[in-house]
Formats: sequence, structure tokens, C-alpha cells
Amino acid sequence: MRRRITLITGANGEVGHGLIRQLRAQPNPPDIVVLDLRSLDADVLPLVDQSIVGDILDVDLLENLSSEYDIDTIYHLAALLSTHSEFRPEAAHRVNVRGTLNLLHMAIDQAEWRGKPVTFIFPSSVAVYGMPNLTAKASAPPVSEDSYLNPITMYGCNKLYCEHLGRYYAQHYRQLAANPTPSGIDFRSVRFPGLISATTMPAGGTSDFAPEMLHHAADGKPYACFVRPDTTMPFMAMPDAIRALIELAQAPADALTRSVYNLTAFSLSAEQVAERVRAAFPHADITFAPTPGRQNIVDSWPANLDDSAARRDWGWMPEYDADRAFNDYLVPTIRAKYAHKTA
Ligand code: AKB
Repeated sequence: MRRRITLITGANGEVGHGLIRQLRAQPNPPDIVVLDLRSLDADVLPLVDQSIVGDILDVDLLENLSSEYDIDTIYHLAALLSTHSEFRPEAAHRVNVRGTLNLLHMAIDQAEWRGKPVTFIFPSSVAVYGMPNLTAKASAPPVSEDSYLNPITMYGCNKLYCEHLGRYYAQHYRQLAANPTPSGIDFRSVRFPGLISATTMPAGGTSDFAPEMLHHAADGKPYACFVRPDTTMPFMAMPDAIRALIELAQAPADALTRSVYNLTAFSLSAEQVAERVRAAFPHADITFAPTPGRQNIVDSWPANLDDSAARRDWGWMPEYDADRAFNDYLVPTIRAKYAHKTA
């Protein structure tokens, strides 16, 4: 008998660490196998059953994994984020698209072996949207899933295409076969807003100005924000993001009316983030030095997202609005994290 597991790719990132912890804290935690380019950090290593150092582009490795385990659920987190992807667009395409395709193939193979669907959870992003200009951004109502899908970043294009690939493999794969049968992939995706974690600094994203502002202030370091003070986008505290992934994975299939759902918790401008950071860390040294390229990227993302479909279909509800995110989660946890340095 092959051991039933949950597979997490890109597990060493900030979402991965939180996901491992929250899955482990479940009443009946699954066995967890993780795959990442770097060996899993020591603080979460004891929480997983196997940690594999490897690449999602290595199809032999994926085949071995597929033959060794009965993979029930895949959380496919591995990706190059938006800023990194602009510097290495072809590498981003390889990792973000080819890597996802490899995982989707693996899921089809698994579903065939086990005779049961494989739940495939794919975090997508607000980066799939492309607002045409600042006037449209300022006047648009909260953007719902099917409008403004004109991403201006490689990462946004990759995420949008992979959402479609997931829907294709789940619903239309081998549609011209003599006897078409379902592929067995139960593909479910969420479009995250900018995520803010109290424990880890993000790397390579363009929404990073908000967490960077906080972490720099707590660490006693000056911070030059790379977008204008009025730049507004939706955000979410990390614990909500992790809970959303798990809740979507556990939602009954017949409740879901879409394969991709917007998620949001609160929208703030960079200045409003700075005000909250200054209120918590009065010595914070925050200046604004917008860089045109990254500014343009955030300007293309909606100021607000409409997540009513997720609320209606699977009961999504953020627990952290802006006040609670800063007062109960971000500020106390970040303060404790850097306390030894600033004491
Ligand atoms: C990024 O900035 O690339 C990500 C995202 C918005 O998906 N945080």
C-alpha cells in the first residue's frame, strides 16, 4: 500500500511554512511531503513526513514521487513572484507554467492510479488583472473574477494561463477521445491579494512594499517605499491566506460554481500602511521613492477585489480586517520577532 499524503511544492516560502503549521494543527492532520529547491527550514522540518530537495521541472523526480505515494491533495505553491519574474521572464515561464503543467500531469497520473480525484490547490494572484489606467482603477467597483484580465507582468500572464490550464485539465482534457473520461483533477484556485506575514519577509514580489515597511520599522532600519503614497491595492494577513487554502481544499465539490475565486480582506494605500506602521513604531523612518517600473505594475492591479463568489460558495470570510491584522497579528508578532535586536 502506498502511503496517502498531501504534497506541498514551494514549501519553503512564506505561505508554505504557514500551511505546514496549520495542516499539522488540524484534528486529523495529513501526512505531509514537501518539495522545494532548498531544504526545508529547521523550524518546520519536524512537522513534515518527508522533505525533498528538488525541482518541479524534474519530471523523473515527479514520476518517482507519483509512484511512491498516494497523493490525495497537492498545494502547488512553487512560483517566481512578479518582480523576480520581470528580471527573468523566460525562467519565470519555465517555473510558473512548465512547472505547473508537470504537476497537473502528475495529478492526472495519480488520479488514474488511485481511481479517485486529486485535489489540486493553485494560488493565483491579483496580478492576473490589468487596469487600463489610474482613472479606471480609481473609479472601478471592486473587480470580480471575469473582468480586466489583461495582466502586464510575466507572472500575471503565467498565473492567468495556469488557471486556464487547470480548468482545461479538470473539465475538457481528452475531450475528443472515443470515450472521454474525467481526468480526475479537482482543480481549485484562489487569486490572492498582497499577502502580509509577520514572520517572514517576502522575496521577489511587487506587493512587498507593505510587509517591507513593517519589517524595516520593527528592525530599526529606514525604508524607501518604491510606490507613491496614494498607491492602493488589496491585502490579506497571512493566517487568513493559509486558512483560505485549507478551506477551499475541504469545500464540498458540489458547492463550487467556479474553478477560480477572488479573495480579499482589506485595501490600503501605501500612505495608510505607513501611518499604521508609524503609529506602532514611532521612530519608523519611511520615505517614498517610487520606481517607475514597479509603480506601473501596482498601478495596473485593482484597488479592490470582489470576493463575493468565494463567500457565497464556500463560506470564505476573512478574520483579519486592517485593524485586527495590524493590532492583533502583525505589530505584536513583528515586535516580538525583532525585540532582541532593538532592545
Ligand atoms: C507579488 O507581488 O508578486 C505577489 C502577488 C501580488 O501575487 N505578492
